Amino acid sequence: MERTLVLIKPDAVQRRLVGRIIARLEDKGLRLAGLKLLTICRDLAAEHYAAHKGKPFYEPLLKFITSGPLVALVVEGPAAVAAVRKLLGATFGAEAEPGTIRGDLALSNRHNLVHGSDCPAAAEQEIARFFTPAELLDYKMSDNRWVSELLPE
Ligand code: 3AN
Repeated sequence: MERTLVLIKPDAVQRRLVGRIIARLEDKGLRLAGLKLLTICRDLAAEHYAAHKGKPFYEPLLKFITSGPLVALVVEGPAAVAAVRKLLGATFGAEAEPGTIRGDLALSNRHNLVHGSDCPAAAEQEIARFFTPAELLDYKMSDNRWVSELLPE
């Protein structure tokens, strides 16, 4: 089963949107495998956003993402990486489709509430960056048969 990393960023924590965002992930049928509230340090942020180093928004992005607590979670399900990216919506809040988390709750480019891994290989790396194996729990959901034919009954 596929896992992906979701970050509920400091803007979402400040706006008290954490519960609503987690509810959207649960509503979709994804299983929570790991969950923590933490303030990340600059080194971790720089590693996470290494692809954007040198871009004009890089420094403000690091400042924002380290500015206060965020919620890191690992969710699991069939094709979880793509399913989560669709749920989050386009990167910039004003461009994201209504019905998506960003489309419904964000207008900003930088303060776009959530992060989701963009491919399975990135998901694996990002999960290892935020969670130890012992922090990821394996357990069965009782509604598997109704959520997806790909899940064990
Ligand atoms: P996504 O989070 O949808 O994968 P990326 O990887 O292109 O998008 O961007 C990472 C983060 O960098 C975004 N979530 C956003 O917070 C910030 N960001 C990207 N582009 C801009 C921009 N032009 N101005 C400000 N912040 C940006």
